[in-house]
Amino acid sequence: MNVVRIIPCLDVKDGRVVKGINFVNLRDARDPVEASEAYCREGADELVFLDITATVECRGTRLEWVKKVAEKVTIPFAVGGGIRNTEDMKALLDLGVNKVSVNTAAVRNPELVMEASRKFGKENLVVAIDGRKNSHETSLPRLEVVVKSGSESTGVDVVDWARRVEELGAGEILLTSKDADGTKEGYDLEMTRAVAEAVSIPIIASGGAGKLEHFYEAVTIGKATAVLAASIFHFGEISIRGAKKYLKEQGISVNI
Ligand code: 0VR
Repeated sequence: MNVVRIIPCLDVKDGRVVKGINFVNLRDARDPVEASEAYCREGADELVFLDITATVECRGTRLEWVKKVAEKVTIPFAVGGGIRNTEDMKALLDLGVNKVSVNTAAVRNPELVMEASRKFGKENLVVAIDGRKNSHETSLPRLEVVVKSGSESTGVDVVDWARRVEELGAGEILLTSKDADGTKEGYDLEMTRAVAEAVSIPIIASGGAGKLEHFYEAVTIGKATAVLAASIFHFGEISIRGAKKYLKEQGISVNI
């Protein structure tokens, strides 16, 4: 089994790391630069920085926040939120960002994935997919892609979209469950496994981590190759080292 990556996520709004539940009721958590430095010291394998209001506010990623963090991080650093085109991506990569993560803009214009993959290399391109579960009674897909910070229904099936972005050149998929986000009740294992079994590119499970077992489930049942968390790391309930130690004790390969 490949080494499983542990990835803290900084959801940033108005220059602060915030955290909510199901993408709403956002509360202040910590300073982005202080948090980034702390996660690097604690042994995080990668860092994700999400400018979560950029798309809703119809603007590009707030570069000054990214620049401050980019100057401090010593591990691979992915940035998403508000990326609309390859010019936005180049601006971030020029700041020293390692990977760009595109979500809404890719759903609106799937060719952007192919263009970005060809221009920057698939290893620098993450496609973020936010998914939600619909009841069987609706005509919507059971696992549906949502966009614009989870505020807009697309009617697109999550697994179909994951297959499509792989074909278009995505290097990996950041798969977030809007339903699980911030609940600490565990990852959406059904959705994560369905996507992981449909594509051959790495899947980062995201949304719902609340205890050590959730990381193990995401990798074994969900077949994720990396686990992302925000709530439990930001408020100090679980440490990066604690998560790695636990996974290693369960026989999962981690970078300790
Ligand atoms: P936890 O469940 O707290 O570990 O959160 C992991 C993940 O869901 C969040 O880091 C983040 O991806 C949630 N995303 C978005 C958002 C949060 C608020 C508003 C918008 C979005 O569009 O992804």
